[in-house]
Amino acid sequence: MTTIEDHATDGDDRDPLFARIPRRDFMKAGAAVGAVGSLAGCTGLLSDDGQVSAADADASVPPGEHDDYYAFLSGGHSGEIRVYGIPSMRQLIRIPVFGRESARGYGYDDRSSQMLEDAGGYSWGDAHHPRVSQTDNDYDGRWAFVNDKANGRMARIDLKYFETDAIVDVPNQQGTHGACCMLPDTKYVFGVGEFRVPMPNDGRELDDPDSYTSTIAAIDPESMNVEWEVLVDGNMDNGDGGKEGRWFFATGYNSENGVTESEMSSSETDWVKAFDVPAIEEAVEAGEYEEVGGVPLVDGTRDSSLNGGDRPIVRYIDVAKSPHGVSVTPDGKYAIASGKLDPTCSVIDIEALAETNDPNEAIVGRPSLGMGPLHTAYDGRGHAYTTLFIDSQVVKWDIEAAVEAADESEDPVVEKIDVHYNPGHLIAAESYTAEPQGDWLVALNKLSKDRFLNVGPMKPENDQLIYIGDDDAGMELVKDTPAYAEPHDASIVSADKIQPADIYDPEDYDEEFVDHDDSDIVREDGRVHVKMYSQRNEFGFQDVTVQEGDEVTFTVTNIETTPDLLHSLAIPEHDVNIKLAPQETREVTFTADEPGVYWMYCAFFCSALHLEMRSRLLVEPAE
Ligand code: RUQ
Ligand code: CUA
Repeated sequence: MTTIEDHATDGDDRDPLFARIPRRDFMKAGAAVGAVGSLAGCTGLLSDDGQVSAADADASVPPGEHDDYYAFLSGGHSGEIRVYGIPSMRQLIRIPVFGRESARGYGYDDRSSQMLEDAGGYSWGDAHHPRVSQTDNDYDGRWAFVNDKANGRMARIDLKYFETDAIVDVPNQQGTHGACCMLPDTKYVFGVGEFRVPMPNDGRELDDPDSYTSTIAAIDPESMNVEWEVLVDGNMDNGDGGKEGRWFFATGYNSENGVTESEMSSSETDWVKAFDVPAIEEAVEAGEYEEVGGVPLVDGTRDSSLNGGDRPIVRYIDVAKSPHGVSVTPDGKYAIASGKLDPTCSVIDIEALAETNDPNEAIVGRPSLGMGPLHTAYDGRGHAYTTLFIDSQVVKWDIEAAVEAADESEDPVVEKIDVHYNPGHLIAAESYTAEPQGDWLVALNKLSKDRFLNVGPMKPENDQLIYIGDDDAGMELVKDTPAYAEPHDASIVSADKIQPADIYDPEDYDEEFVDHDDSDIVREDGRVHVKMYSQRNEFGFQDVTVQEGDEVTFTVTNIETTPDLLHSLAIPEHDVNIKLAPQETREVTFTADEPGVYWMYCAFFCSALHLEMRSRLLVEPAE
């Protein structure tokens, strides 16, 4: 059995088994083996020759140790983001985005409920593509963005607090699907409109599908203002930005402008659209747009005059029917679009695109990969990894070999690994940056079938961890992780690139910080404003008395400075539930419409006297 002593050494006499583990502290790896080794008899991590696989050992992340990466995974129609540690695959936290969530009080306090209200007031969203902001093609740890395919919105998550701080309802878009940052410096966040609708969609025209359109929206990441949109022919689907600040790519299906499935799949080809962003900005600058829904809408359809000259704003590249994912290689050379209904991927040479008048000439490779290619990730060593939805596999292939072969040859395929089952997206560590880490890959599988205990008809999805750090040994499946419906895309970011706060900084919010001296109850014309602090084990007032029918606002600050010491304000039968992290202030407004005694309590178990941390709300009957 491998023991900690065998490996917890330093210097050149590294066990070759561990020399291949990238960017993980060697002592940590040794310790991991110690922990795993002692358990290996019952966990089955030992291989036949009694060795612990490097990937298994490294992926274990023993109790008390931290992961190397944060992964931000979308939660699909749960409307949230989940944060995993990689490689442990432990779920660290959930970030509600498009729906209320009671553990965080998200959508219960005035600020967050107003934000959801201002963004359309919907109770859910369909979050697909979490992308983390970058500076100079590397993660800067400021924000994550995610789309809402259900209601045409884009949300921003502040990574200082790991919470949603802005949502924009994108005008003229129904079904914002693709989402991604304009690189290298996140100048815009792009929302890719999927569902074609009449423009404007106000009922004056319903049944003329030829006139329906969809747009891409360029959103300013600071203000979350939609700066401009471009309308195009056909649907759009996924998107990704080039690394050089010029091109943005979107796949699309339904170039037929159809409504039914058979109409949408009648032609042989569809497009990848390449948006020339500086050319679009020039058109906006020159006033060559129509204002629709309060946004400059630039005409990027094929017949548009803006596409007539020698610098078209949108290039339509023919690819096999219904492409799905598109992602730009880390070196910025190629945009790779997955065939979905076609077994190939199309490799688009980005530099060639700028040089040719026939955008189809920019397609320099079309490797045949397998059935149902959906999305592609990168290891930074020249390999692409593509999910094969129908084959239930991840295929690793060589990008330059595909370009050399040019045609639909299978030569570029290096290796395939089975996943369980029907993978949608996959993501490799820092795959969306210029320098992927090349060690871990997660396949986000749509079905888990029999991989977990049966929990009834709705099975979990399966996020599978695959070690890709050893080209000689090949891909290694390391972990199955059940996931609640339904992860689509993800971003994996080195842990040291994100610096979340431990406690709130009152400068970061508008609510008034309420300390002991600020406690106050102000009454005015049927309105009552209660300002109170909270700390172990009390609220600022033992009793608060109001009149039946009063509109009551509580402004509550958790004045603790100890990290991890949360309080909350919960008021039974009033649907009041606000979370208060250390130094955080939140407000909540409600109507006291039933006379009686209500125990205001703290729902976080904050101390041995947590249960005693409660005060009375006394609602007097109206005269
Ligand atoms: S796209 S797998 Cu939004 Cu493929 Cu989900
Ligand atoms: Cu504060 Cu429990």
